[in-house]
Amino acid sequence: MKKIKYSEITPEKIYKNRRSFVKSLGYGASSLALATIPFASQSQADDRNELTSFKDITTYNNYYEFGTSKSDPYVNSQNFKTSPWTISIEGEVEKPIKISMEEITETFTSEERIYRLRCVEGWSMVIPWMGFSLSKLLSKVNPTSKAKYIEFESVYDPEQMKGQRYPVLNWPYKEGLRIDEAMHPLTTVVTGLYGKKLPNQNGAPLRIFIPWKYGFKSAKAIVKIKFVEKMPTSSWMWASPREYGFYSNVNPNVDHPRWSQATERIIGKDIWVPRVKTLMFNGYGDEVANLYTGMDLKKYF
Ligand SMILES: Nc1nc2c(c(=O)[nH]1)N[C@H]1C(S)=C(S)[C@@H](COP(=O)(O)O)O[C@H]1N2
Ligand SMILES: [Mo]
Repeated sequence: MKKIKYSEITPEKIYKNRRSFVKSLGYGASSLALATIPFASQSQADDRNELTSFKDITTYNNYYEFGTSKSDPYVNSQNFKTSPWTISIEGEVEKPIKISMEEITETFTSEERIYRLRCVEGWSMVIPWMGFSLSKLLSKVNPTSKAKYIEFESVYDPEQMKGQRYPVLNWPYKEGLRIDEAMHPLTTVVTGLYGKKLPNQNGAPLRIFIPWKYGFKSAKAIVKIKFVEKMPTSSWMWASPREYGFYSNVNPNVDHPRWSQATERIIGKDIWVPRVKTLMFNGYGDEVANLYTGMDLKKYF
């Protein structure tokens, strides 16, 4: 078969041409049942699994460093300088390292990973990311016995990021994961999307993506990865601990204090297309539920 370039065809065509698609979304066995389930659910499942267009993925963004409205990141990040770029891996490790973006791209092969992004605001997209498991990058260091969590830090550069001139969040943007969450194969270092290098507004040169958690856990433009003993306080926990917990697993049964999390709007669909049901762990429960065995997910939201 002729190799097709992403730029030549629409996402919808890619979707129809690729049989591996549903599988890579993490629906494995359940997708086999698609053909036999009633029409209503069939169409919901189809809506939920369709790739979001390149245009929507790159013009409808949350990236407060470049402004708080959805089009701001696209408009304001085009001249952001992403090279040279170095990431420091430090904290509770035997020997901290600094690794350049060049070394990262030479050492680790990025593969296509199609995952759904569910924003805590109640919308979702399906994005063909390019990336590799964070565990591979983390294996460059040996954590000490004290290490329990990992803190991710985005770049601080108010000269280039005008959003950082205002105290919208406590800059730099920080996020955190438990080490076992960070080591999970679905936790991805993202270097691109739609087969291209990562656009600035999506977190270039490198961001993380955690498919089963709300989008805000997936910090962009990362410069520091720190192994720590205590649970880190993320920027969103700092801003509003009542609304944003450390775990922030996608959970339709735990509402945000100001709105329901039961359903989501699919970006790119016409306004009359109904919202779809939000899935526990964003649909990745088969893979990740065991990380939370015995935990009260209402308490640890
Ligand atoms: N540094 C940084 N990372 C961030 C954000 C941000 O404002 N700053 N927004 C988060 C939120 S709320 C979401 S939903 C996703 C959006 O990613 P996307 O714009 O690539 O779709 O990025 C997350 N990562
Ligand atoms: Mo978000």
